[in-house]
Amino acid sequence: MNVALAAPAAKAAAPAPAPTATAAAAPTLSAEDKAASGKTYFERCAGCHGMLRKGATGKNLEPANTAKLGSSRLEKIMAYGTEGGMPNFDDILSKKEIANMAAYLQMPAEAPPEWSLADIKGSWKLLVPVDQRPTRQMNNVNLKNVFSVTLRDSGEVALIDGDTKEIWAVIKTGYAVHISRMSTSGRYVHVIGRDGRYDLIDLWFEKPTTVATLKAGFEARSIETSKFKGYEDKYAVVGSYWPPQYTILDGLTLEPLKNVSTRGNTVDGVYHPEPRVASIVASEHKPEWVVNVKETGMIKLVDYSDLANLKEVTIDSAKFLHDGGWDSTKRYFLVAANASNKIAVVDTKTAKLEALVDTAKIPHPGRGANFVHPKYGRVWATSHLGADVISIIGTDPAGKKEYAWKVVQELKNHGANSLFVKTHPKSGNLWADAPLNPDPKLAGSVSVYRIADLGNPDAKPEVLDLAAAANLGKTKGIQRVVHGEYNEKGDEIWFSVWTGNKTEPSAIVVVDDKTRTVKKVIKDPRLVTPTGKFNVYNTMHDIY
Ligand code: DHE
Repeated sequence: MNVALAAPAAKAAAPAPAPTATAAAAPTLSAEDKAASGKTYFERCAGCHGMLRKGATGKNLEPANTAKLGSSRLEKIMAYGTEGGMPNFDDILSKKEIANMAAYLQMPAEAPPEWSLADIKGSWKLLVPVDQRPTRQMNNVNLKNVFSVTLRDSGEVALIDGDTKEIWAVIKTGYAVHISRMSTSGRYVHVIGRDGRYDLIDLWFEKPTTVATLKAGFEARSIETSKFKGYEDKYAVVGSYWPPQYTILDGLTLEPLKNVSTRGNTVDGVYHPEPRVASIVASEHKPEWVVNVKETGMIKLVDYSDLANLKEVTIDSAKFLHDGGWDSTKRYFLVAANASNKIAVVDTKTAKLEALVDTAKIPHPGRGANFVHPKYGRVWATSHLGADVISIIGTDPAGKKEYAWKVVQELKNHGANSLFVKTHPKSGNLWADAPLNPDPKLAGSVSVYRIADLGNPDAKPEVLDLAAAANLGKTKGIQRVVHGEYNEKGDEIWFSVWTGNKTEPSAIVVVDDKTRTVKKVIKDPRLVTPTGKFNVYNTMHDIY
């Protein structure tokens, strides 16, 4: 895996503060243990708590706070997790690693180096120029039903043929690819590693082939392509956590074109050195990306029609912005402001904030789920990291004004610590996972509601234990069932059974959406810690 690339040599974030009583008492670590803890912090903690440990989805972990908690309390939190959404790590980290991490967190945070447009250009490799690529599809695979599956801990993606359920190829990528997005044509898969390595994979070769690669930063989570008519496959954009910036690239070669820093003031007017780029989506109605800046709570509408005179509309919303998706009309974008327990809604037609919707604790929608509710009409749903509910929000201000931008119903999920909900226009089901729940039974199960029953306030979900169905035997890591993704036809939903540990077996369970029975368990030694799965057709068309 590319962790060496990912965990850059750190430098002190700021001049060392004058010693205080707390700093003087701070624990120390050997250089070796400190480096190992730094690597683990990057791999497991930085996403929620920030490289500078200023906090976002997770708490602020600067020494002023951690020293107050002390080693013993910190170790317990890390080992067992909390009801507030922090997962347990006792199944992945050893006692010594947890104790070292408790010490590390009481030491001052260190900032990684910067990474400019020139650095990104320096890292860019065009492996196969456009004129040397196939001019027609050279394989017989039904590309629309291919799934790009993250193999988190091996630093790879598996491209699985959704028709045959066979692994078509396993491709080396950055570490822990966070998401895959498709070019508008469906020919190219764009993947972004947690370590900022970006790969462009061409599906027209006989076997999927990486045609370009670069390093966008040291930590990244989001990418998107240009979807407006006339710009299909023309541009791509990558959002980085560190340095906090987004970078616009040529869509066919990944040549870096423009880099924009997102540092600045938060919606509270406070300067923040690390406003990370969270989710990005592409509009079909305008040449525009919606770029969500986590720490500032600002949503940027970035017009890519004239890169030399780049126009950005900056919309104040709430902190800390994370993941989100379109409503079914693709006019409104709904994004979790997870530390504010709100969903921010942007009207991309008027380029204004439409609403801030109060929800239960820490909404985490993935891209959410759109469907027509028997009582409330067009709605969008999210589950929560911090509550065992699924919130349903009305999204039809023209037809059902009284329900628009309100939580119209809260459904019970089988557990809190959920990450993703999913449905499909051809399905009558709404699914939710709870993978980060410390209880293995809940982490290994999913809830499924019949949408037609939701008008009945007593509607109950069916809870399916998919970890048991995968039949992996006993594993040290909890078997976490994560991220439902439909096939192209919308009659199967695929879930990963993720043990979080690359030496232990994992699987993908394919469930028949109508009968809710397991159709196939995909097991293969190459299927190392699968997490996100992105069906080409559904991802191209933002179907969720
Ligand atoms: Fe994710 C989406 C960030 C932890 C799997 N995750 C996203 C997005 C962001 C994000 C910003 C939206 C991207 C977009 O749409 O453009 N995720 C983060 C974190 O900062 C966090 C909380 C901690 C971290 O260290 O990364 C985090 N995420 C996880 C996981 O632990 C998961 C389960 C496995 C992993 O890769 O580490 C995970 N995140 C995913 C997946 C999506 C995602 C599968 C895409 C969902 C979708 O359907 O679009």
